[in-house]
Amino acid sequence: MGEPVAPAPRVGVVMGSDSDWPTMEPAAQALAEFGVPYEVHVLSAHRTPQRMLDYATSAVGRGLRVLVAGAGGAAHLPGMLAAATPLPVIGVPRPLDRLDGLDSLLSIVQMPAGVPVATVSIGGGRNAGLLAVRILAAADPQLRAAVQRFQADLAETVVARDAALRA
Ligand code: RP5
Repeated sequence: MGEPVAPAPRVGVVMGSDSDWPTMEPAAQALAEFGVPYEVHVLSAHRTPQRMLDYATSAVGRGLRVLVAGAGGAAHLPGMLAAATPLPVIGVPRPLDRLDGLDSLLSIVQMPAGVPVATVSIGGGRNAGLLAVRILAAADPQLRAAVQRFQADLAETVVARDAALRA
């Protein structure tokens, strides 16, 4: 018997620098929680532009269905990926020291008409991962059921905390 074959990644979690990983790791964790195969890469729109374009243009052919892209400062990675691939791109603004991520947020969210990026909150890596799961779940009843279970658990947690306040 050979080695088990790993499922092909369906989500690409990418970031402009390895220093973005603490912001992006929660996205990867969310995908792992739902059993969604993903890959992680560092691609810089400014420092490795050709590599970034090669990644974007080959993504569909490699089986990817959603890209989650994080960057900070002049955060052009999500937008440039969205320009070069037909896949949905979710942008994650990373907070840097100087402007607390407002620069990253505005760089990612202010896309020109015709080139959409679904932007989550500053540091919103987990929601980006969860949104990628929902996008895949739209055409996957099993995954959609898992999202519904997740939502029910979330509601239960809130109700339990509410009750604990008065216990
Ligand atoms: C951006 O510059 C990266 O996405 C990162 O958020 C920021 C700083 O990168 P490093 O100087 O830490 O590599 O392109």
